[in-house]
Amino acid sequence: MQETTLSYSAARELYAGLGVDTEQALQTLASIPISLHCWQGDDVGGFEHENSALSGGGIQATGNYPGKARTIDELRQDLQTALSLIPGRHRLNLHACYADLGGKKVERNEYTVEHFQSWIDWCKAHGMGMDFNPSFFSHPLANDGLTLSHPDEAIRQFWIEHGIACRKIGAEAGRQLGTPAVTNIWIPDGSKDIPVDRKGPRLRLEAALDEILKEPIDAQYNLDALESKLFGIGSESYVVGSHEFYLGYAITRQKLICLDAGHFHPTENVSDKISSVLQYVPGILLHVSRGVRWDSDHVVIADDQTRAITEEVIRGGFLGRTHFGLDFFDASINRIAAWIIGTRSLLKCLLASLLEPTRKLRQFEAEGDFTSRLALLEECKSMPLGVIWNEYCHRHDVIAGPRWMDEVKRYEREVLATRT
Ligand code: RNT
Ligand code: ZN
Repeated sequence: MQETTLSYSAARELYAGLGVDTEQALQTLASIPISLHCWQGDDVGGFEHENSALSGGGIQATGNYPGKARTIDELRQDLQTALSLIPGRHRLNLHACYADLGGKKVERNEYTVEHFQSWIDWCKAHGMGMDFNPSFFSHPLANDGLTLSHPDEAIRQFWIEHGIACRKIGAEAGRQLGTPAVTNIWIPDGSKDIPVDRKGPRLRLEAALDEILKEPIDAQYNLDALESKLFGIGSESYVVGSHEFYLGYAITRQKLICLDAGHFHPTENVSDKISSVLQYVPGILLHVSRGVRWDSDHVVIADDQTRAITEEVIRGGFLGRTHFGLDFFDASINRIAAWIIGTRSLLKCLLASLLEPTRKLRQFEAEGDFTSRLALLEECKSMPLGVIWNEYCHRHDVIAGPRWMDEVKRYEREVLATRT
């Protein structure tokens, strides 16, 4: 402990030399919640009925690492374990297919807050806010690969009702927890092969969204977000809710746009979109993810792309309008470790961005001194970020270095191994 304190003060001096206040950075970092997605814990299965599993929707969890959560209680226990190894106060991002139905059969268009009250209570007990998502997949009425844009009016209506129900649930969670829920709409709608009618489904989607979002809800309870996508498995040729579609929709309706890091062409970066879309929409939801060659939803790591995203948010002063959520699902490694790795990596990127000598860099830029700008940007990469990170973990009573993995291994032996 003594040693850490000493090296922290030395590192603090180094940063101060660049005009960076590490105390300020640590304080700001503590104010940024990350929304942990429930679906990493059970491979996007949910608990609506026995043997719920991800089906359709064009997304895919691969791997069969033992110990996946089979019940709501197990998922909560896993989440709690993950949270105990992540510094700071965070949020829960829940999908509607994780409803607590108590063994009853309830249609998704009939979901009410009662089916999520135990989750809200759980969040409250853990001092967490909650975010929410209607589930437009893993359901017989989504088997055509179409939901809100389905040509069949009855099917469309079912999904519209689900969307309406979910906004109400989000708002009630937001009211009870004293922090607005971001309720994010993502639909898988699209087609495998080249469609002839690209217009019809988009017109239907627009009308359906207008129906879902018709009732105004106080922004202190619920914020609506819309998530676009480029392609999915089985929707390679056409996705109804494309980026252009939702960007136009979000701007004209003043809704949040959700930018998922895996939902663009591989050489396109979400980071560059942030300052553009925030000129026109009230806020953004980030689905921080890692696509490897495609929208593969690998566990987030502290890579250049993630770092570029956090830099843009910090540099632009966009923290107040940005909601950080994670979106990955890897079933090939310990699922609890996956949550921890992804969240800690995102937090490290945020910390690195908060420790950037932005004022100095901006000054170089304004003076046209691009040589000094590049030189300093590169020097920043060998600043003692790890020391500041360790200090942050200590202050939040969380294991700092790689030893957190010992705890996960212990949990794996004592708890996960019994799930056969
Ligand atoms: C799918 C979207 C969406 C889902 C979750 C489960 O491509 O990224 O956000 O991953 O809603
Ligand atoms: Zn996503």
